Amino acid sequence: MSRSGDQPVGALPFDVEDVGARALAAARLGVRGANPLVGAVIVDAAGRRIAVGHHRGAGTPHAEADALANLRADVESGRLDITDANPPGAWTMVVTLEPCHHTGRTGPCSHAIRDAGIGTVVYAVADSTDTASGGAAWLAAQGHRVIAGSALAPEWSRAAAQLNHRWFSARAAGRPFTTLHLAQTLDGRIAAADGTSQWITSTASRHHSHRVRARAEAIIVGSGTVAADNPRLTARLPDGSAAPRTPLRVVMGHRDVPEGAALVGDGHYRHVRSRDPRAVLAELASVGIDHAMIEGGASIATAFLREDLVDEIWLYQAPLVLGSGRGAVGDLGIDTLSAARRFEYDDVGDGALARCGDDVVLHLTPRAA
Ligand code: AOF
Ligand code: ZN
Repeated sequence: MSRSGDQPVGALPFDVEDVGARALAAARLGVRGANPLVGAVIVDAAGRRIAVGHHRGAGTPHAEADALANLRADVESGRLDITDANPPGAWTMVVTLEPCHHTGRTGPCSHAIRDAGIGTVVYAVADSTDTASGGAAWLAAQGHRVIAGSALAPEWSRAAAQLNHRWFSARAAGRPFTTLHLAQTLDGRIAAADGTSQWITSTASRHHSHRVRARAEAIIVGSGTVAADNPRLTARLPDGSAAPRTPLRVVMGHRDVPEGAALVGDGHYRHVRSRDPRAVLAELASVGIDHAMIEGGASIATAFLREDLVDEIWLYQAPLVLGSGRGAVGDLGIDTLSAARRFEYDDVGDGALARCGDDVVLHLTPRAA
């Protein structure tokens, strides 16, 4: 049985909103994708913050493990002096998500906390996934003091839920997290009237988008775009070499993929003969994909936006005007301003707004309802 949330909290030697805010700031250093953004702070018996950690994305250590590794490194190097009067049992880990209790790409944080002997855990929001949840109850059963942040520090808890709100809803729906890539002119065009589009954005923007692409497990592109542009859809590094991992290339739509199309090359592609974005995401989830990037063209971007299936946007805005040509996004069935789909600037990881060569790059997430 979980004893979380109903424990005496008077003895905590620090302000939870304050330390919680530090953990959230650490979480924002991560990158969005298959995993949530998570940050952790370890506080000692005197209320001193002795370690901070964050999660850098799927496949890398979780925030709790990162904080523990940073703590160990500081103790070993002599940067941090831990006396016998300051035992781990008197420490608290403040973490923005309930510690996981599963072995996924990494080991269970619940065990890491138990092994480190940290007495108290305060977490902002529960992990709602079937696979990873249960860390709070398990740690409480092991004799740790476990406190849910919702009662103790409601603002912190709400902010932590908000930070990952689209990740939570994607997980609840059983679909991959999605990233929409848009590269457009000032007037929102992705190709001129004659179809030419290479290149609207700068080399620097294209390098940036390759980095974003390399984080995804799949890249979705329309069958019309494959026929028109013959994209490779590999993730390349600035020197032109291939990134360590190339995402699965997914062609969506009814048109056949031409023989000899560039993305067919290494066989690491899949053709989903559907124009329904939910069906495409369901198929990707069924083969274990947790993070998909939506690359284009306009009809694909439109289909995902219309169904509210875009969890973040990377938008590359180049300083040129076409006045005609193909628009980045088509009709979403919105006919009045109050019905607009609204986004907000997302300051995690690479930041919300930056110059990239001659372009600006914006990072956005849907505004929570
Ligand atoms: C935590 N701390 O920092 C994160 C958690 O495949 P894995 O091993 O990366 O596990 C991914 C799942 O773990 C993810 O779906 C979510 O439920 C949880 N994420 N949990 O304790 C973290 N990122
Ligand atoms: Zn974990």
